[in-house]
Parts: sequence; C-alpha cells; structure tokens
Amino acid sequence: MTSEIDTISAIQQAALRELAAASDLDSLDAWRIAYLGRRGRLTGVLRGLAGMPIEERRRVGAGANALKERLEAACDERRAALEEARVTQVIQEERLDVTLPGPPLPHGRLHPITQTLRDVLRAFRDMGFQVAEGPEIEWDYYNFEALRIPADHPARDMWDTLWMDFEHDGRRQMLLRTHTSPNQIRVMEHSQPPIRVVVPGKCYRFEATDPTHEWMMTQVEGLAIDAGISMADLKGTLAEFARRIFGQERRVAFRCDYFPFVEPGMELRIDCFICRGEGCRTCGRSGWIEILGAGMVHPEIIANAGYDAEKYTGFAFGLGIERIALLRHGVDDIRYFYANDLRFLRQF
Ligand code: FA5
Repeated sequence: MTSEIDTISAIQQAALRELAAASDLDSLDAWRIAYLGRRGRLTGVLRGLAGMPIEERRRVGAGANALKERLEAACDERRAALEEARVTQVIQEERLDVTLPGPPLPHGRLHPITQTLRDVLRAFRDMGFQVAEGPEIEWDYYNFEALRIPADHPARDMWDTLWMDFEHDGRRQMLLRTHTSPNQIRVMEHSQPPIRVVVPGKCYRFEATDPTHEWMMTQVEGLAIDAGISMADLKGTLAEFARRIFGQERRVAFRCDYFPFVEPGMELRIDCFICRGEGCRTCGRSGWIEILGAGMVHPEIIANAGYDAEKYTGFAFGLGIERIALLRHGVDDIRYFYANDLRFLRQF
C-alpha cells in the first residue's frame, strides 16, 4: 500500500516538474499522453486498482483520482497560458506600424511632345485663338479634295498616304490624315468669320524616317479668317509665336513654298540649334530646320465655305510639334521621342 502511495507522489512530482518545462503546445500534448493517456503512468496505477484489496483500493484510488483531477486542471491551465503566449508572440512579430512612411512612389511626367504641344497651344490661346479637334481617320474629301487636291493631282505626292482598306465607287476613300489641314474645312463648315482657331492632332505618313522625319507626328493647324486679313498678319502672328516659344535670340526665315490650298504659300524655318546655321546631319546640311508650312487661304476655299470671298481673306499654317521639341531641347534625332526609352524620356 505504502509503495503505491509513494508511486503516486513520485508521479505527481515528476509530472508537475515536466509540465512546468513544457514550453509549447506539442510538448504539452506529449506530456498529457505520457501521464494521462491510455497507456500513461497515472492511468497504469488506476488500472491496477482492480486487483487490490478493498481498503487499499479505496486509499490508492482516492489518491490517484485526486492526482488525475489535479493534473488535468494543471494541463488545462498550462495550455491556456501557452496559447495566450503564442497569440502575444504573433501580435508582436506581425505588428504593423501604420505611422511608418510608405515606400516612395516614382513620379510620372508628361511626354516631351505633350509638354511642347501644351506650350504651343497656350501661346496661341494667349494670342486670341480657340482650340478645336478633328478625327485622325479622315475622308479623302477633307484631307485632299476640299483642299484643292483632286484624285490624280500631282500634289498628292507631297503626302505619302496610309490608306484605310475601305472602297467606295471603286476608290479608296478613307485614310489616316496626313496633316491637320482637313480641319480648315471642318471648322469653316460650321462657323462664320471672324475665325481664329488652332487644331492639334496626330498625323501619319507612309515615309522613310530620318533625324527630322517620323511616320507619325503631331501638327497644330492654325486658321484665321476675317475682313482684311493680310500676309503681314500671318508673318506677324508667326514671328510672335516663334518669339514666345524660342525667345528673342533664335533666327527665323520665311521662304516661298507651294501648297494647293494657299496662295501665296510659304514655310517658316528656324536656325539649326546644333550647327547654328553651318550645316549638319540633323538639318540636312542646310543650316535651317523647317517647322511649319503656311499661306493665305485660297479664295476658292473661302468661296466654297459660303463666305463672301470679296470681303473675307484668311491665313492658315500647319506646324510640326516634334520639330519644335527638337529645337527647344537640343535633341538631334526625332526618332528618340517615340522609341519609348525611359532613360531618354526621364530627362524632360
Ligand atoms: C503640311 O502638312 C501642310 N498641311 C501645312 C500647311 C498648313 C500649309 C496650312 C499651308 C497652310 P508639310 O508637309 O510641310 O505641310 O508639314 C508641315 C510641318 O509638319 C513641317 O514643317 C514639319 O514641321 C512637320 N512635318 C511634316 N512631315 C513630318 C514628318 N515626317 N515628321 C515630323 N514632322 C513633320
């Protein structure tokens, strides 16, 4: 009898010592199996009760059951403590400091052509022009015919055209506009003089590229129609525009040029920023870079619009935004603008 009671107290000592050492839920489970499981040490004592005389069974049974209850309670208590410790640890390790500054976000920026386009439009708005827009996919009628360039007219060669796969009356009728000049007609169709308008937009040409030519580029069309507008107004407007965009020191030159929809026609050139007029690869050895074509609106076009061609005259111009960006930023090849190389674009 004494020896069974001794066994129980030995089990108690060992069990409580090992329980205190169980540092996680796995070792707690192993402990429970070792003492309270079906083959556990205490369960073994309880099983042995059956073969004992009644008196001894009562004493030993009471001691063993009391220990069982105590160990079960201690096990529950330890489990609760371990679970709480684990939750605390998770909270500590995964703590989120919402006051920390976030990772820096890279700033986007406007494409250099967009920047130049906005500056150009602002300059014209400040000079009293309104801004309008027109479609990039255009009818042959607006891009050529209404501008006095009928089918088979040799002047069509001035614009290498990307045609849409769409025929009507046995002829291709739609194209990617080669210039913004169709908007002269579109604006005149729904407005009356006085007109002062600029129309920005992308244009497309089926041509080989070089340092000053891309197959897609941005133009800004200008149109002014009023009583008594003269060539002096055109030259004054363009010279003032060049001064606003390039500053006083750049040299500008007007030269005679031909466009079927103006009479007379001319082009405006700016001295090459690289060679300062000496002649280089970028300016095609001429010392100048052409930025726009212009002229007095042909009287036939004024009359076709339904205006009194005796009373009203006007000027028009079409300028190339990429060329202006080249000159302003000292870029020596237009093709950089649409090559999508971020090392280039980040400089603006
Ligand atoms: C025209 O497109 C005429 N519509 C301009 C015009 C408008 C004349 C109104 C008279 C009255 P041109 O093809 O020269 O003309 O182009 C005008 C400008 O667009 C050029 O001076 C140039 O700055 C720019 N440009 C033309 N082709 C290209 C190209 N392939 N790449 C980049 N810029 C170009």
